[in-house]
Amino acid sequence: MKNVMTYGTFDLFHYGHLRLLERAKALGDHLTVAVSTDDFNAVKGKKCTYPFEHRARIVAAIRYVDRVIPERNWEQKVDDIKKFNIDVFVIGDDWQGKFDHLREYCEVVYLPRTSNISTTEIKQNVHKEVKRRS
Ligand code: C2G
Repeated sequence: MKNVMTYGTFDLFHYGHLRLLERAKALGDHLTVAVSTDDFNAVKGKKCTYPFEHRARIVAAIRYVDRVIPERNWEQKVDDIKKFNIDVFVIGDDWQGKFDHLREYCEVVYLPRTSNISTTEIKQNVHKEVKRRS
C-alpha cells in the first residue's frame, strides 16, 4: 500500500488541479490531500474566493482523493508524513526544490504544472468579462 500526499489551496477548482490529483494518485494506492485553511492562506498571502469548507468538500469529491485534512501551517508536513505513513510527497513544479528536505522521510516528486490555467487567470478572465458587459 503506497501512500501519497499533497498540499494546496485548490481555490476555484480547475483542470490543472484535477490533473495534479490524477497524476498524484497514479504514483501510489492512497492519496491524502491537505487543503489550506483560510487562515493559512492569509499567511500564504492568498485571498480565496471559496471558503475552506467548500474547497475541502470539492477536493474530497474527486475520485482520485482518499482523504482530506486541513493544512494549517508550513510546519505540519513532517508530522503528517509520519502520522499517515506517507511514502511519496508530490506537488507541482512551481515548488521545485522547496520541499527537498522531506526526502529524509519520503520520496519527493515535483510534477509539471498544467500550462495556461490558474486560479488567478480565471479571476482575471471573469473580471474582464464582467467589465466588458457593464
Ligand atoms: N497546479 C498545477 N497546475 C496549475 C495550477 C496548479 O499543477 N495550472 C498544482 C500546484 O502546483 C499545486 C496544486 O495544483 O501542486 C494546488 O495548487 P494551489 O492551490 O495553487 O496550491 P498552492 O497555493 O501552491 O499550495 O504547502 C504547499 C502549499 O499549500 C501549496
